[in-house]
Amino acid sequence: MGKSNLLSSLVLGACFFLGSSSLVNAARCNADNCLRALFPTPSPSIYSFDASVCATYIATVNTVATGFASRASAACGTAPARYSSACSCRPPILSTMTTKTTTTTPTTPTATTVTCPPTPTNNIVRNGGFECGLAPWIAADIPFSQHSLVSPGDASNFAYEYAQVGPVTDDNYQRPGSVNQDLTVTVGQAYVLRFRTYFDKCTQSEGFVGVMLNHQPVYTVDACDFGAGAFKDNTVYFTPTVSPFNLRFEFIIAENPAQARIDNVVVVPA
Ligand SMILES: [Ca+2]
Repeated sequence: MGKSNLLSSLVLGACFFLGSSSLVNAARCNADNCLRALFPTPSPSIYSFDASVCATYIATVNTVATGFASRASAACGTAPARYSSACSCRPPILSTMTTKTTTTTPTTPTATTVTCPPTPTNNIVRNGGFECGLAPWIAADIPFSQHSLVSPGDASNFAYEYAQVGPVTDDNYQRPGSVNQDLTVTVGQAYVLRFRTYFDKCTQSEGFVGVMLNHQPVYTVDACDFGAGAFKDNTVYFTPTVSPFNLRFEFIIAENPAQARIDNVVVVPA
């Protein structure tokens, strides 16, 4: 049985058990930190492991949550209902997750290992929708923060999320968490950057997402600019003077806990 077939079988098995148990338990589906901890990335190995544990968990009496990874225990606690919820609303596995190729020798991950068709076709941002893993984006976390690809995204499977999971420190302001990639551009050409942002709530201290273009701050959007709880449009016009041109999103978050997400990042000629 090939790797993809094995993975498909695991997932199908999980679907069978989950589907059967849902008739009995009708577990409520909450898109909470427990779900995000169980299925943090579009990683086939993590997905198949947690899906199989979910299948066993729900197929049994499921009064004691055992067998889950420690990252799940930290986020979900000991309440069986939270595991039932997370198991019942796990994100769909992507076809791209089952066709991952392996190299013959261990290598340092590079930004060129993932191919992801641009959307729209003239988008010079690679993997702007975070549907093909993280690369070629490069993420940088700070203490008490973490990043992940969460589901659902903005009308898609995944979005990039910055999560504040501990005390806010000076790092949050002085060297905030970020995600960036270099764009190959035509110098002197006018471009428009469009992206979508999501904040979990609008408070005075929630903070904001900033855009740095070639290391210069050009734009900010905070949690109350367009409202929280839904993805919102952002637009930035620019004309690069060099190529490559770095596109960087910074998460200047000043509240714990807090989550900010970006998705559908597009740069096209203006
Ligand atoms: Ca997406």
